[in-house]
Amino acid sequence: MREVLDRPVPTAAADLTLRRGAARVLITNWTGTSTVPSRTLYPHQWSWDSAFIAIGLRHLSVRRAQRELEALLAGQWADGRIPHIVFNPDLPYGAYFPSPDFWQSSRAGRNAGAPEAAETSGIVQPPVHALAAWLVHRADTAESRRREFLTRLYPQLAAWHRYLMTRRDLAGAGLAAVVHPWEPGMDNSPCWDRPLSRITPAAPDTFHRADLNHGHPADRPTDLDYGRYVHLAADYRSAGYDDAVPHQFAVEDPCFNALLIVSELALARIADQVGADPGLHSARAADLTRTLVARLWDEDTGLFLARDLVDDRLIPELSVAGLIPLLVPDLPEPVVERLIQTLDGPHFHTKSTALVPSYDLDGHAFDSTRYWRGPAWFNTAWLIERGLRAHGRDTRADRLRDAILTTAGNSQFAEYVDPTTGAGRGTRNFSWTAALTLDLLCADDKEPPL
Ligand code: 9WN
Repeated sequence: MREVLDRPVPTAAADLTLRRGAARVLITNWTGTSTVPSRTLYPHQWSWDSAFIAIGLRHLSVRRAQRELEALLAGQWADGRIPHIVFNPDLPYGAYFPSPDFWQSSRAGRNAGAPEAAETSGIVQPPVHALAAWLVHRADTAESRRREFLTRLYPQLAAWHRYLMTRRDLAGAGLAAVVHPWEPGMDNSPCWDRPLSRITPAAPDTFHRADLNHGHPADRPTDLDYGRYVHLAADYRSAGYDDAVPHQFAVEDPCFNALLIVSELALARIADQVGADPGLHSARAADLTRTLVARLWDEDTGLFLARDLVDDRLIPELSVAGLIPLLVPDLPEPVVERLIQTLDGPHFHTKSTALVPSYDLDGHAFDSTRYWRGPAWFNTAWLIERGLRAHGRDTRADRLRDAILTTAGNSQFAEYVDPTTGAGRGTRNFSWTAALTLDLLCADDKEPPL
């Protein structure tokens, strides 16, 4: 415990209470090797959760933040993919669905290079890891060098990005594609309704949802959505998790690719530290930025949209994912300006909470409580806050920061909240909510985002 408490603390009393609450969540959710997103609903290690968690943990214990990322990377496949879940072998299969016996990674994923020693899922999540590794390094560069943290992680992170830029460039156009709605991390976003409508759902009696043991059905995806998730994952498994086979669901997502750009820039910084070539990564970030704007920017709506690769059309649904490219430092200024107008316009502006809904407040599918169909999430708010600062909009960023901190504290670090009332939804004591709260409390606002 001592390592957790030996970092400096901010002084204001309210901040101190919030910081203590957030630290308590992260300490409780630490398993000894990594952090679970939630002790009840998500009892294993998740990929992008661990990256966000490491960003917060670095303010409590740099060593623990390093171990968080190292534990995740122990589940990396030889083809470079970082799986979206690394399973805890000590838990029974019933603790979460889909469990290791569904994914069968060490057997079905053998040809794709799944590890023998760990059971994992076979799909991925957004690439926040290089950004997290860089921020963890920067929190204590001496400790990082002593443990050769970046030297050990660089080849793994480079292989991860290579996987996304080659095997996942399904359109051959220079962006990474996702092949399952769990991959962009926003599982039941209305953006996926059209691509998912082509998928025949698995029969309800062929699987058992564990999430409803802990989550309220009104907060979670429907059974119909789950049936489709199961069908798609089972097909991918049957193909040996081979990306070269045709995919029924294939989408280029703006949040996923924006995070890849920022992580490429972080990887350039990391390469520079370990004596590798930073130019490769900065050139890739520049190419990705141009391609992101060319393929996913929609001038009419003032937002980035997802592209459905099955019919090669943009999906006309307004999601918070389309605001996340604000993080990209070299985004053309007119695009930045337009994105901020959209953020503050009728589709995303909530007077009551100042948080950012996951989906268009005026959209036909808006639902203020159901998961990614309206609720405001803390990771997306943190990313937008960082993006506003990256483009010098500090006053606007301060407003969002205050809203995040107030709501995180009032909601017991909820997984997500109703964006119109701020009422907590989903599970509580959720790790990334606590971690990103800590980051906002402890990181220097003036520190460059990268
Ligand atoms: C499926 C763990 C994960 C997050 C995702 C969030 C949710 C899982 C689920 O929980 O997804 O991966 O069972 O619903 O959508 O973003 O990483 O917190």
